[in-house]
Amino acid sequence: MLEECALPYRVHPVDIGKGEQFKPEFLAIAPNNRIPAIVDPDGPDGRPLALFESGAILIYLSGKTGGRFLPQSARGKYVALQWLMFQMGGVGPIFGQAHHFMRAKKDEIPYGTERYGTEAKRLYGVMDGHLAKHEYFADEYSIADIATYPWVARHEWHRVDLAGFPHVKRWFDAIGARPAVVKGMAVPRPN
Ligand SMILES: N[C@@H](CCC(=O)N[C@@H](CS)C(=O)NCC(=O)O)C(=O)O
Repeated sequence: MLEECALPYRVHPVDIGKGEQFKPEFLAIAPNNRIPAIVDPDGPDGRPLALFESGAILIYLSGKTGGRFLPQSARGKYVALQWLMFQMGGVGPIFGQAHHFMRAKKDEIPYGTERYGTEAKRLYGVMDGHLAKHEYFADEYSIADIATYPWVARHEWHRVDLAGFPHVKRWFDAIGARPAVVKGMAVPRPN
């Protein structure tokens, strides 16, 4: 989103594998000990604003840039927000749990991989059905696509073959070709 909006930013990697999300200086910004979080030194009232939760961050950055990547029409805006919430409540948590069980260093727990693997595939089915009829989640490229792309980019981690979801694959390839997305995805991060 920062690349799409051409906003200047500085990256502060937080290695969650090493527990850096529990450092007091990070918790002061993000008390739920999760990435991502931002600090805008130039908040709405001119004072610094710290925000966590990627959906809130995306809505904030859209507002900061005069509504970029959120459709102008009321209908388009609420459809985009609907799919953004679908990511926040479905895609993110379920794919995250799938990664936990499928990439766990400990012995694999079949119930966990089965439960979250099946649910991840169900969510791909929902996305595929929608993207069969729409180019993007809303009627134009929006923060709903921006939020969902990085999770779909980890489809191998949650053991999903995009060949089974051709409309997601078409959407994924189109978004992955956007110069801002290429730059954003190349931001250094821990493995
Ligand atoms: N709903 C949150 C989810 C963020 C999230 O799950 N972050 C994970 C990495 S993908 C994290 O920081 N986990 C560290 C932890 O739980 O300690 C958002 O969209 O910002």
